Amino acid sequence: MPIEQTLVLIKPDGFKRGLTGLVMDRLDAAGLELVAAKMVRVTEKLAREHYRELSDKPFFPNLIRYIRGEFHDLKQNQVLALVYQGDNAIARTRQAAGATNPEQADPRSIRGSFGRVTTQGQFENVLHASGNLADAEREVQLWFKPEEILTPIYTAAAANGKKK
Ligand code: DAT
Ligand code: MG
Repeated sequence: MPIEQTLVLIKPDGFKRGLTGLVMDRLDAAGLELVAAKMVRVTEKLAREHYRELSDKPFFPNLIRYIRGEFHDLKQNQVLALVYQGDNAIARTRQAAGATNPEQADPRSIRGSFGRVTTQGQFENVLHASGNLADAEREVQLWFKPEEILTPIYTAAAANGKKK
């Protein structure tokens, strides 16, 4: 298996509910290695770029508000951004995270244990985890400069439309 890196974000609900350490514990237990970490103020521009493939979805406007902490009273629009590394790291992180809809996620997964769907239909699913290699390459480079990662493996050429 090739060494991969994957982007994890502790989303505003995870941050506000005090689940940051728990998520990191679960990913540690899954054998993933932390290679970058920082608090980030999520601008409208960064949020839209991160979720650009979902821009035509009906839930997109609320997704942008959610990731910017507007439903959780986060005055700094902050998330914790992490990069994890390992063999097959992308799929292993997704496995630990669980399915997108917390109601359908394995109850032992992070989202199955701690996520919820609000009565307004908003998925509050605790963390972001890159979905595939193309997303991981793009997202790691969108959120981190190479020098912020202990051992960067993705090259700028693969950023594919990166706008900073
Ligand atoms: P994932 O975060 O599991 O990669 P995704 O990339 O399809 O899922 O969607 C990104 C986020 O958008 C997801 O974490 C929560 C939100 N979302 C996805 N589908 C949704 C839906 N049907 N209703 C409300 N929010 C949704
Ligand atoms: Mg996704």
